[in-house]
Amino acid sequence: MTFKTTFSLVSGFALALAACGDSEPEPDANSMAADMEANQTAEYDPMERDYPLSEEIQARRDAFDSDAFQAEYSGFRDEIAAEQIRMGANMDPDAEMTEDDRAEMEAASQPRDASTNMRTRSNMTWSYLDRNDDDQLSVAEYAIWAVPLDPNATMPNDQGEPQLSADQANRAADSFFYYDIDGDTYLSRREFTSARRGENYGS
Ligand SMILES: [Ca+2]
Ligand SMILES: [Ca+2]
Repeated sequence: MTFKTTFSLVSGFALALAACGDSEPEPDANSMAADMEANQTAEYDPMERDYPLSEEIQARRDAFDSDAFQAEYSGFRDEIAAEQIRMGANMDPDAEMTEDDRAEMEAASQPRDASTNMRTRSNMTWSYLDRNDDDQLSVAEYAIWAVPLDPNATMPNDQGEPQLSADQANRAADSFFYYDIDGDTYLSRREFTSARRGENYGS
């Protein structure tokens, strides 16, 4: 905010100077800066591309239990809707804060998405997503990040509970297995970092 305001002032001053002289018009530095800022804050959206899966990965993908995934996911959504700050479940109150705890405190204090009241993707920390604290992400844990969804929105199902659409569930699973490089059906921190960056392994 401060940077942007300062930049606009400086840039406006430069443009005013340029208008007084004979120099050529400068490129629109303001919009370039805005683009750069947007690129730094916007997090990759895993739902916006297709994931080519090798035969081996596709086999793991096909073996995965989609119903169990959806049930687990719904449970996590309920938890998230009910809590504000997520701390390590095994955290000793007298213990030093870990890096993860600090990152989580910081992320929890950030503004939420205005339309869904969910955390924005970039504020979903590892400890926030790793619901069972086993230091790896299941498909359902990963889907919390992959599929932003308003926990209060009611979709037309029997319980009136929020539910993934078939397309959301499929795409979340495709991308999960795409980034599960070692094939253990969990995402490690390293694998999730690749997902988060939207790394492309080619087709
Ligand atoms: Ca986990
Ligand atoms: Ca893995």
